[in-house]
Amino acid sequence: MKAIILGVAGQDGQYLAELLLSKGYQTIGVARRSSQPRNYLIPLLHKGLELIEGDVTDAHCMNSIISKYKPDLLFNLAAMSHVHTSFSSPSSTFEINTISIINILEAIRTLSPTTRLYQASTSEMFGKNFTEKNGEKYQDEDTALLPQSPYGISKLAAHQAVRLYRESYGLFACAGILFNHESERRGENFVTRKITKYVGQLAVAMQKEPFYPAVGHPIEDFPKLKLGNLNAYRDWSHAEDMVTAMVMMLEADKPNDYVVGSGETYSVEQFVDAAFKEIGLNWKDYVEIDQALIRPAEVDYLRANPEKIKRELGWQPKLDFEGLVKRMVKYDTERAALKSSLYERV
Ligand code: GDR
Repeated sequence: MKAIILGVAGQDGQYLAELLLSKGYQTIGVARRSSQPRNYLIPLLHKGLELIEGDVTDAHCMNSIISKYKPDLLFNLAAMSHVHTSFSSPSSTFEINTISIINILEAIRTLSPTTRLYQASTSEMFGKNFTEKNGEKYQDEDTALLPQSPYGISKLAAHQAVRLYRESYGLFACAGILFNHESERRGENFVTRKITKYVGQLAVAMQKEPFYPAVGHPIEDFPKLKLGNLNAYRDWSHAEDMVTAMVMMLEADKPNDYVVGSGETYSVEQFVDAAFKEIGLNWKDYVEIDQALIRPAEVDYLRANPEKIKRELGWQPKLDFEGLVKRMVKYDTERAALKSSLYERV
């Protein structure tokens, strides 16, 4: 069985490639050309990943990849995924997130109609909406979609295209409405990783008083962590749990859309607090609010109701919020320590 991952170089692409290879799939990863070497993909190449260059915004490129491989499974994880950036780059966000899925759907429809497609949809499509029932607030597959950013709108258009092609042409096309998912491989400009990277550096800096060379600041003058809105609530999971859900969707008997998340919600402030507590410090002594990081519009409350995927596909997450924070802080502390010792050796 053959699987293609569009956007293999991202956090989810890497975990998904590991999972597919461990399940015995011939796995082809597609990434955009980059002038920087992607050394972090080397372990995946050793495990058997075939890496090729490709761009989802180019219809010719999608046609030639899909007609050449005719994959059993195709995962579209390629995206402009930073919500705040989408406010300053709305047009390119649409090109990357929306035009791309039309290219992919058309290529499958005309060249490889038995290919099963996974589309990375998002809880950002809910925007400010939630369902309120029996005293609980959550989002599920029936909650109305009202996005609050160019990113959310671009993903909603893509989500609707997947539904339309499934219903009109009978394609096996699924969308996973994934809530926030984080990990040690999360990009450093997303809030969780930004926090745990800072906390890791701070932990090492404290052990190396009075000067921490890898950051270049004395501990008493350690720069503050600048954050935006701390009052937003998010449903945070580990990315490994999420890629398991993606594969379950494409290995199912019939195509469907599913909400995927932990079912719990914590504010950004609670994440900051939990991360600083891991190293025994009070976040209030280190965090500063930067107005430039506040978004023109915000999504205030996200909490998944993942009952449908649990019931129909048997999905269960393995790591909870506390475990996620611990794992990320531990990783970033070890990374900062390693960086610091390398620096001291030269
Ligand atoms: P989000 O993730 O927008 O939920 O989208 P992000 O980590 O960027 O923001 C989460 C919340 O934290 C607030 N925030 C900050 N965010 C960032 N990035 N940087 C900061 O300094 C900061 N300070 C506070 C934000 O305002 C927001 O409320 C993620 C992405 O992975 C999407 O691609 C994905 O679709 C959704 O999750 C599900």
